[in-house]
Amino acid sequence: MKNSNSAPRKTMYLLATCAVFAFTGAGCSTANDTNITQNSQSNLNTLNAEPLVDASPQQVVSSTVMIDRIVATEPSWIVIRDNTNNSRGNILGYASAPQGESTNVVVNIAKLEVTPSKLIALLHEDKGTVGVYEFPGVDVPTLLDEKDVAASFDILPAESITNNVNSNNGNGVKVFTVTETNFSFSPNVIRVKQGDQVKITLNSLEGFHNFSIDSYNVSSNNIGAGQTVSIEFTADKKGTFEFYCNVDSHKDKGMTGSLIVE
Ligand SMILES: [Cu+2]
Repeated sequence: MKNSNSAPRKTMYLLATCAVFAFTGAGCSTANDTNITQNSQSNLNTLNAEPLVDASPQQVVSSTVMIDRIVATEPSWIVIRDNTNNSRGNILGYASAPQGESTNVVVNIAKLEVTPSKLIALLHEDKGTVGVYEFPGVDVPTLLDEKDVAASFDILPAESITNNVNSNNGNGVKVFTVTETNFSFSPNVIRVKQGDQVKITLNSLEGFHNFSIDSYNVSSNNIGAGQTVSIEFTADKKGTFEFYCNVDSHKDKGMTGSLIVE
């Protein structure tokens, strides 16, 4: 604990230190006291969790990128920068990363003449006014063991992307398998091209679910745990369309995803 005063940006360490002091009644003299009390109510165990960012190689779709997973131990930002040749370049976009775990976070990025071959997603603290991006300024990069919490990822040329197509049945049908649990879809983003015939096989691992896309008039039968059902449709409209489970209030519980038709 001897380093706690010399590394004020080492958020995890500071949180853990303060929390331990709070429990032992020793107090903690940083300005974070109030936040720490609130944080203890979070479903994220700040004493054990470490901040992290995960991102996969991908295509830029409609000037967005998707970050697979973010764990933030305090209100944070995910900041996207050019990382061509592994050297940090312009900031291209950012999005809020609330305290806790977020998955499949879509970040709008600047429209560019030439898309960089590599980007980096960096976690930044959301200090100052929460919800206001203040960088340069107080919203500095989050550090863990004095290193950035970041993921560098390749940007794939349009032709090389296969998305999460599991197979192509030879008749030009794009086939996806989507598993359903309480209360999420995996994957929860499906990318196809306009005109594709799309076949989605749903597989419920737990609970009673279906799969609906209102804009495409698609709605599968409801299935229970261990059952599968397939739906097929032609992706004839471009855009991003929500899919969801229309059983009970599963949609409100977060059982949604995106069909992206390019
Ligand atoms: Cu459901």
